[in-house]
Amino acid sequence: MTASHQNIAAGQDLCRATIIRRITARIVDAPTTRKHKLSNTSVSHQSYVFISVELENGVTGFGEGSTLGGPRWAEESVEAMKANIEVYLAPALIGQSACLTEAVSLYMDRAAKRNYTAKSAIDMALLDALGKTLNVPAHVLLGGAVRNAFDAIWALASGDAVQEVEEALEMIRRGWFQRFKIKLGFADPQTDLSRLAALQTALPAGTTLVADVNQAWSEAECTRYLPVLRDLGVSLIEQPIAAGQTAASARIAARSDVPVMMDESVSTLAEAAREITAATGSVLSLKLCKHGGAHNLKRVAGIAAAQGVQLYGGCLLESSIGAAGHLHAFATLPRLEWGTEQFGPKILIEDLVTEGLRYEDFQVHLPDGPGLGVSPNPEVIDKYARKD
Ligand code: MUC
Ligand code: MG
Repeated sequence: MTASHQNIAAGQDLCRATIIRRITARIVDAPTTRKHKLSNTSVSHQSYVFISVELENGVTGFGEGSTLGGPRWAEESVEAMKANIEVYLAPALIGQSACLTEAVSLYMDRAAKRNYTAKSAIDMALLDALGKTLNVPAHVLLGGAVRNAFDAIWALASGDAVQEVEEALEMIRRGWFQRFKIKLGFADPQTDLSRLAALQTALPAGTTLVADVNQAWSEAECTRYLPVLRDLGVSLIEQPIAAGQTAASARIAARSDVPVMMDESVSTLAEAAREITAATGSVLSLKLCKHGGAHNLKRVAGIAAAQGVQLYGGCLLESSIGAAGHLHAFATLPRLEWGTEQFGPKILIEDLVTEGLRYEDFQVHLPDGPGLGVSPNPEVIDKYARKD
């Protein structure tokens, strides 16, 4: 047998060994340390769809899909995800080989339109299972890491200025986070801006501050208040107006002295191309749940990078399972100018893994070990799993 025949045979063996035998989805409602408020929702627990995928070789991979307050931040809810996984996505994948990742993603697209969070949760579990099969970290399957630590960003979202200042100072004291994102848009702009002013006064000069309006303002409000955000030292303004208001968004971005970041407005590759061509922002927030998995996240990142748009590692309050999934994908991006949030594990009363991600020197660290490099804690998951 020639070397190339041996390679083909090894490939065929791997494909057989990684045939998908079973996919299960459970809803987990994990309590948070405090209320987390956004313009369109408020949560005191974080709901996930927790995925287990069993392969023919006996390896099990784990993944997680996150939402915020039901189908409010985006259109998917954990209840809808679980149903669509059980009825459409899982049956389309049983008997297919997990190592043929492009084919797997085509089968999922044929079985269900959009459903990006559900698809990303399965994709994450498959990456975990493949990595464990090959005894390599998941990032190796995505091109390999070019960084293994990321500047970490914490989100302040209780709506109580005094509590937010205390929380920010505590994060600095612990050495976990020194960059902050403040959620705006759930109160009137004046109230929001007074929270921001309190924070700006309390934090060390030059602290990176991101303001996320989660689509709450009109163009007129942006015209009036974005200059105030600039004067209060905000470094980045995230999704100030509704996704899809492309022309207004482009006008806002052109007028703003502070970079505008696209978040809810960019999920698909087509949306990335459209919004970037229209110049609705100069920074893009990447999230597995928006793009439908790690490969598509990298494609969206490529579209952005090709036009000089800077990249930001977003999150949706994932536990260390989903956060690790993000870090493996983000680790392979040639550029990630703004670092990453991935603060979810620290906002949960109990993380869903046996050993959580490491936060040190204001950075979150890429876990090593095969697959995602984190192990779900079955006791915690059983404790918070929704009982039907
Ligand atoms: C978002 O819109 O960025 C991430 C952090 C946070 O506080 O909300 C989420 C979603
Ligand atoms: Mg956002």
